[in-house]
Amino acid sequence: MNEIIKLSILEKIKEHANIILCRHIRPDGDAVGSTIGLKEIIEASSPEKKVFIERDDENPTLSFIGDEGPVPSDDDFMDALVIVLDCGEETRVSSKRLTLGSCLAVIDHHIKNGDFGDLSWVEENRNSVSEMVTDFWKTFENELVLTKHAAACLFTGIVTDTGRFKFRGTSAETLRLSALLLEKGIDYETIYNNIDVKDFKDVSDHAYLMNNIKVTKSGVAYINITRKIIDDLKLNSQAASDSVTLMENIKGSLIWLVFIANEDGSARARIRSRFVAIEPIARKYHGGGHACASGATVYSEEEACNLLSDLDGALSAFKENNPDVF
Ligand SMILES: [Mn+2]
Repeated sequence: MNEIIKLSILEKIKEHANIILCRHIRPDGDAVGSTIGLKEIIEASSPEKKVFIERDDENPTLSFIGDEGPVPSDDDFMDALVIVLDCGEETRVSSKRLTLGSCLAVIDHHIKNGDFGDLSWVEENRNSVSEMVTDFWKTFENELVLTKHAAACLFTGIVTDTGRFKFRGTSAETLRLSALLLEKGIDYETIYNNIDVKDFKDVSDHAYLMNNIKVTKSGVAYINITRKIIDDLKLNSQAASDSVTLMENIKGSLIWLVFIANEDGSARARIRSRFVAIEPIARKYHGGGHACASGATVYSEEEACNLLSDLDGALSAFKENNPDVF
């Protein structure tokens, strides 16, 4: 089935002179790596085509990956193939102009949350869309050209979405495809240096946030980043988002999350877990994502408490049924 969809996507790429790639808002390494990677693959394979990356926002910490090129004009959308990568929800796509194109394809690995697109290649068990794009190139390697820089972009997407080959979804196939990327001669030490190094201010902000970790009765660890904390620390949104990783190694805390207050009184929750599936709970709170990594939004303090209590219940049940995990 996936082979047929991949072939259809290749056919659509061949049919269109203009191709516009989109991703999710607040892009991460996979969103940026997969879009730039696919852009370069198409450009290297068919230099006559025009390929754009459509975006409302950028991620400055990923600027080392390289230039994303000009944003397409409305005219560029005329008769264009639009491909959405790494985004399973139409409302989270980095474009309000999706309907301007002539055909919409989706390449994604999030748990399905509503259908959109004329053509959709979704594999929920894939660790990253960058891996899927690597697989796409490998499948059609007689027709598609993978440049060294495209390989570096895709490698960045894979290592960021897998937590350096650590998270669920990292498979033998992931390592085989990553090996093909390494064979292009990419400099992974520089990539790791770029994605792991933080500004001193971010480190010091994280030290403050670590001192504010709370733990629920069953062990759910969380940080509540209020508007006051954001203002006092002048906390940037990337450092706020990244703070969820501060709790990933606490013994017994198999679920952890950060609340990041929005200006309108709501709060974004970034939820992570080990072993325990939290996606259904995230979905209950206006979110979703992956089994062990999801986002949600709470619109009141009461809803935040309910989310915490649901996660606490899930962790408590998991611990009861799996006493040997610790
Ligand atoms: Mn992804």
